Amino acid sequence: MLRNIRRTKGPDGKGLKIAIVVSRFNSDITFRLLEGAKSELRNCRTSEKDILVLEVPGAFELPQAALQVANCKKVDAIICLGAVIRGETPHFEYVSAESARGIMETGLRSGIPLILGLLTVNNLRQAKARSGGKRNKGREAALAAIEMAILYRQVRKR
Ligand code: INI
Repeated sequence: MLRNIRRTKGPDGKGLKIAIVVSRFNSDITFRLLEGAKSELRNCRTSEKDILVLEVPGAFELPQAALQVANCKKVDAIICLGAVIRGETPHFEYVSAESARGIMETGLRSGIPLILGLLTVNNLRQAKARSGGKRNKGREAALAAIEMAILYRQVRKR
């Protein structure tokens, strides 16, 4: 039986290999998420050389690129960063729903934790609020990636 595994202090990302797939669509926002994620990974002692950053055109392509990375089995977690801002068209619903669905599916199928760092917001003001300072969702995504990578390693060791 698995022992109860509890995290008692901040996650230690030393030695973990983390991929970040980031969308260029709404890049003013997504590159802020990227900076937040990289900064948090560094705070958690993940080495710069162990962080792989890949750009894709839009949120729709995030799970597709993430699947390619996952298939290589060389990283401990994959962070997907994007921003879908509601417009006049139903495109918002398709892009955000399919992107999120694809990210979850890739995570479940690949056995590698995939982290959803996808902003789905009504306007630019909300997007800015979630991509700056302490509320930067890229930071949250980085913490989730480290926590899940450690959890997977612990489970596999048993
Ligand atoms: N991609 C985004 O990342 N955010 C959006 O808000 C968005 N909107 O609104 O259309 C968007 N569309 C592009 C899409 O992700 C694909 O790149 C494109 O459809 C090509 O497959």
